[in-house]
Amino acid sequence: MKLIGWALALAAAAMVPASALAQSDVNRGTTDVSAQNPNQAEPNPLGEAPSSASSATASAQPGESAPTAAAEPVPGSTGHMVPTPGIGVPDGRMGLQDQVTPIGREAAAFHDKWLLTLCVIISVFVLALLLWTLLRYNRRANPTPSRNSHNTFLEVVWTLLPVLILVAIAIPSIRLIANQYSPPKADVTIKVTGHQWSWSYEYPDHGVSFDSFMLKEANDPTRQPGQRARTDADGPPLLAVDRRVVIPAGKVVKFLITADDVIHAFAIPAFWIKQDANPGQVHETWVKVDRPGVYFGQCSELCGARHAYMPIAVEVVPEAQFNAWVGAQGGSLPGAGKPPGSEVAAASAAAASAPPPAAGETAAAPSPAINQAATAN
Ligand SMILES: [Cu+2]
Repeated sequence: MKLIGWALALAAAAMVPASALAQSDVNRGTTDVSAQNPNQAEPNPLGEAPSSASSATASAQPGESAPTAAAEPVPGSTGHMVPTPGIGVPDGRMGLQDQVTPIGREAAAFHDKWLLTLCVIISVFVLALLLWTLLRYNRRANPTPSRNSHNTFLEVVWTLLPVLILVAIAIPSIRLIANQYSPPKADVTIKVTGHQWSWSYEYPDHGVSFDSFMLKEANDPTRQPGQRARTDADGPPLLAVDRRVVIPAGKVVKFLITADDVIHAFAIPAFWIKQDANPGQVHETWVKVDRPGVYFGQCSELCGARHAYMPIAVEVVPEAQFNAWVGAQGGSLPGAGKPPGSEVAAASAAAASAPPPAAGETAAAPSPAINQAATAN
C-alpha cells in the first residue's frame, strides 16, 4: 500500500509544472501551496494568456511585474463590497449555505424539509425493526420459531411502501429540475470562460470583459512587489479575487459557461448552481438574487495542479449601482429604447436612490454614457 501511495504522489508531482516545483520545499507545506499558484506572477505553464483580454485586464496578464490597476480598491464600493460573514461564504456549518435564489430556496427546502425528514423516518423505522427482531426473536426469547414462509399483507406493504416513497421524492424533484431548466427571460447575460487557472467574464450586451484571478496572501513569496494582496475586505483566503463578477439584484442573470483548455465547473453554493465548463460547448444556467452581497464559489471540476486556486466571487448590487459600474468599466447599457431606471423602484428598496428616467441628469451617476441613456428616454 505504501508503494502505491508513493507512486501516486510521484505521478501527481510529475503533473506540477517545473516552474512551481523549482521553489517547492518538502518541509514547508505553505511554500508548496503558494509556489503552485503563480497567477499573475509567473508565466502560464501552457504559454496561453486568457482569451478575453480587454483594456481593463492589463492588470491580469501573466508575467507583468506591476500588475495591479492604478486605483486602489475602496472597501465597500461597487466591485469591492465587504462580504457578510456567514452569507455566501463557507462558515464551517453542517448543512447548506443560506440560499439567495428562488431555485436555491426551493432546492434547500426540498433537501432540508423533505429529503432529510424522509431519511430520518426511514432510518429510525429500520433501526427499530432491527432492534425489535434482535431482542424479541433471538434464540433465548423465542426458542420455537415460526415456520411461516409467506405473508401476503406484509409483501404488499413492503412492495408498495418503497414505491410510494420514491414517488413522493420524484414529484418535487422533477418539479425542481423543470424550474431549473426553464429560465425566465434574461435581463443580463454573462459569458464565463474557465482557464487553467482563472476565470474570464464577458458581458456581451454591455461591452464589458475582464479576467479574474485569486488574490494572494501578503506573505505569499510568489506575490510580486506591486501585486495587491488579499485583505479581509476582499473575502476569505483562497476565495477572494481581484475582480468580481458584478450583477444587478432582483434581475435574471444568464450565465453562458465554457472553457478554453480543460473541463472546469462554475459553482456557487449560495446560488445553487454548479455547471460544467467544457471546451467547445456552451452550457447555460441562471440566477436571480434579491439580496445584495458578495457570494463566493470555486471551480468544481478537477482541472489541474492549481484547480484549488481559481475561485469565483459574485457581487450583487442594486440595479442603479450595476448600471454605474458598467459605465465605470467603459461599457454601456444595451437597448437605448429601454430606460435603465424604469424598473429600479420595483427591483429593490436599496435602489431607491436610482435616478428615475425623467430625472436622470440630476442624479449622481458617474458615467456620462449612463446619463445619456437615462435621459434619452
Ligand atoms: Cu478549473
